[in-house]
Amino acid sequence: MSYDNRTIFAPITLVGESGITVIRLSGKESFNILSKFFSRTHVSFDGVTAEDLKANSTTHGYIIDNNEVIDEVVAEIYKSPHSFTGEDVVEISTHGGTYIYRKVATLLLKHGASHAEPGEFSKRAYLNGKIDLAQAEAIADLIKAKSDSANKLALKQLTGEYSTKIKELRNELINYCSLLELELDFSEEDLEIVSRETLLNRLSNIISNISRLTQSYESGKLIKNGVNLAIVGRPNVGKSSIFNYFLNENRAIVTNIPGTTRDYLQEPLVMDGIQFNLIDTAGIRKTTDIVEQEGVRRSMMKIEEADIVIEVEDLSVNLPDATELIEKVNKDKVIKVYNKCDIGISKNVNGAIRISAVTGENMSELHKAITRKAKNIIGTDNQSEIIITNQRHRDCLLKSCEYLVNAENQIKQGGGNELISFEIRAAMDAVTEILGKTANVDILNNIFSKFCIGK
Ligand SMILES: Nc1nc2c(ncn2[C@@H]2O[C@H](COP(=O)(O)OP(=O)(O)O)[C@@H](O)[C@H]2O)c(=O)[nH]1
Ligand SMILES: [Mg+2]
Repeated sequence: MSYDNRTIFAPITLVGESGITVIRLSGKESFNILSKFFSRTHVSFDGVTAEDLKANSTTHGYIIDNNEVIDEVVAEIYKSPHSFTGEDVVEISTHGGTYIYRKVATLLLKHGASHAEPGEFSKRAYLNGKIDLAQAEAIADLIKAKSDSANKLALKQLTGEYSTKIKELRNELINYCSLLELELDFSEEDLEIVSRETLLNRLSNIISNISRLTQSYESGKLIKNGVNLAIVGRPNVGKSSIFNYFLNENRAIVTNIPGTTRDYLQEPLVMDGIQFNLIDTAGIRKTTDIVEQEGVRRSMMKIEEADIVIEVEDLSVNLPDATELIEKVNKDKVIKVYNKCDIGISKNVNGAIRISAVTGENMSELHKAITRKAKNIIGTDNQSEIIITNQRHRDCLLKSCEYLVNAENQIKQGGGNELISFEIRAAMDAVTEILGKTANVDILNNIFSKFCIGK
């Protein structure tokens, strides 16, 4: 990938009314550009040079434009290669506020710096070998993490624990390729450095390790993107009241008129360190109202997408349960509750939870049932286990597995070393792609363009 030589800048904190805004400048001209408008005294422009700046790690001073002081700031100097991007970097901490940011940005542009694109700092860090691609992706995940478990997974990937595991896998494959290729050099002597039986055993071991990693994506996806938790049932049973109870706010409209919720609502919710996407749906019933019909269709769609479904029944009326309305739903993902137990009839609820979204009775039981089920679905409590959270990584591993199976078949059919080692090498390239070493420009652009500005 071509490396562009622009010196780039972007705010790396939110710009707005705040204590400070930090603006990062990265590239060959960083110190030169700063010296054009940064002064250590505010009385007059003190003519600080790029050399002077380099000597200090943190310098207090002023932004001065045309003899006018714009702000009092602190400039942090990071000399290449000891910076996030690996380039010469200056981080200017100005006071917060859009006016100051605009003034400084104008000065930076005037003196030859360019706006950084989304993810451009991380891209440069990757291109300069400061981080691998999996670590760059982890930065984006870390910023987006909303729960304890998502945070932990992203950190594991960022600190390199995950990359180390991938490198071990790659090294093992390199090893086998080398041995097979070494044998080729001695082919006239008919030497077998690694027995075909051992090789088959090792390959099958590696394949099962990779398969385990690939399967962990199902857990990883739930941890990273959240568990979809849909509240469903007939109209007026209290779905929106339960939704509001968990969010601790009056997010959904609650009335005693059946059919109030027309469209589904979705809000993030963290319980016991797990992220959920809580979904309130329109009550399911036969209706001639076109808008409500569409609402019911959307409810059914959300039920299908849900990882956990809370089926809500109403104890205050005598209606058949909604179970028949959601009969296609896998029973394992359903938690059944009987709501309005504060005013409801006494009814045998067959092990289901009796709750009241109004008084809060037994809502903690429902909370526990939800997190228990979520933990079951996510299926891992093992902190030391490596979990895949990224579809790109899963695809690379699946590709790698295919090549390894080909290699196994070649061995079984008595194929030559070249053919076996070709397949293992291809498998190794697929694994290496996770770390980015073999990723092409389109893949890189696609990954970094999803980052935010300033990252
Ligand atoms: N007494 C009582 N009323 C409830 C309870 N939950 C909901 N309601 C009432 O039932 C009506 C319908 O509630 P809503 O949440 O809009 O139901 P939805 O149509 O299923 O979303 C409203 O008047 C609520 O105040 C409850 O636990 N106890
Ligand atoms: Mg509702």
